Amino acid sequence: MLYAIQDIIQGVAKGDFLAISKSITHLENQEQGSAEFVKNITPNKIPVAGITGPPGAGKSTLIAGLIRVLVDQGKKVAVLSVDPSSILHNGALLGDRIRMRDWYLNPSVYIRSLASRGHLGGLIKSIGDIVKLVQASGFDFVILETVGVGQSEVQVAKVAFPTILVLVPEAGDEIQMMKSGLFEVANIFVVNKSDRPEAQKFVNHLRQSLSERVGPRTELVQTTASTGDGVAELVGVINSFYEN
Ligand SMILES: Nc1nc2c(ncn2[C@@H]2O[C@H](COP(=O)(O)OP(=O)(O)OP(=O)(O)O)[C@@H](O)[C@H]2O)c(=O)[nH]1
Ligand SMILES: [Mg+2]
Repeated sequence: MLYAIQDIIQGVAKGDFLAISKSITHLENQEQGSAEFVKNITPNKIPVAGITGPPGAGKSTLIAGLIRVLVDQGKKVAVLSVDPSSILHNGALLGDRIRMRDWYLNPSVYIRSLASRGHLGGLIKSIGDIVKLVQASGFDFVILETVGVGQSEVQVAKVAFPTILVLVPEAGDEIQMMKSGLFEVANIFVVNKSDRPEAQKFVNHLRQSLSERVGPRTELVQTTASTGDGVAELVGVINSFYEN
């Protein structure tokens, strides 16, 4: 058993996707020896961008766009998707699979879904360790996606930096966000679907709310994920959180 773990650690360090998958499963299941396993990991200081937001905001489209920009820059990217429903074959995820299809066989892109299995806090417990492992696996950039808006998203946000809240210009949405804990912890506010006519009004309103927010630095970026507009700018803003 120990020998196998040693093998896996070596594979992980070399960026071997199979070894990475095996070790993530090990951590996800909180198997015996997990704690010891994590101790041997030295994470690299790379961006771990958390992406969250309401259903249909365009998170998956945006992530596909981010992957495109990063791969074009020669970066190796890991995408971890936290699915609170734990139903891995539902329509939404299948849709994501199709959207992400271009990237599944790309050697620069590693994509992994993590189901929460309905154990309250079960996944959340190991997500920090899983991210730490991925940070040590030869990637340049990690994207951590959570589906929906709720308490688990706020907890996942603590593992990621910067945390990106994807919003759409729809009446009422912003007020809803302000009530959620995410509004307080997000670092980057993305207004996606900026091709919509009501986008500018929404942006102005959000900018006003952010100027009144007390707390750490926030940025606002407008995107149209479906065309790729603003996505390269978003990468730049994410990276800027790691410059100093
Ligand atoms: N007009 C417009 N449509 C967009 C834009 N970005 C995404 N969409 C569309 O919005 C819909 C939802 O996009 P997804 O990327 O699946 O959104 P999501 O946030 O991943 O949704 P869930 O996974 O269900 O939470 C799709 O039909 C997209 O094509 C955009 O910038 N403008
Ligand atoms: Mg999605």
